[in-house]
Amino acid sequence: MAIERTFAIVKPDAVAKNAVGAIIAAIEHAGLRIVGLRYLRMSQAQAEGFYAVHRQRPFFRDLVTFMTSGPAVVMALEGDNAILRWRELMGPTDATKAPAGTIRASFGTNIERNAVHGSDGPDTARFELGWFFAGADLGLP
Ligand code: 3AN
Repeated sequence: MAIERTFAIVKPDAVAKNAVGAIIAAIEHAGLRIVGLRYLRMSQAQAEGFYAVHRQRPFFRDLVTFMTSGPAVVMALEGDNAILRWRELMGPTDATKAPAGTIRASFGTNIERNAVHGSDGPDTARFELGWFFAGADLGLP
């Protein structure tokens, strides 16, 4: 299986719940390796650019307001099949529909306040990692 890198966010709702440690523990327990990590509060421009694909969606404004409402943790994760594995660990977008044991079931509230983000494919992962880790040495061979 291919070693991949993916992009993860612990969103402001989960940071506010003191869930950063639990989420990082779940990531490491699943065998994914954290190869980049930043604690930040997104600017309006950072959030709008990051979610540019959703610009025309009705929830875009609320999403940007939520994502800039407090600090978040952004991470680069690495491992076999990391993109899909991180999405399985997160659970579906709507936290109210997430199966028990997933991070969104444990720490999310609804479809917007869903605790975590993960890239949905290799192209998205490349864009999202670049958005927050451009120029960073992610410690890879
Ligand atoms: P995911 O993060 O599961 O890949 P996307 O990319 O479809 O989901 O949506 C990006 C973010 O936009 C979600 N994480 C969620 O916070 C928000 N979102 C998606 N759909 C809705 C919706 N119908 N109403 C409110 N917020 C939404």
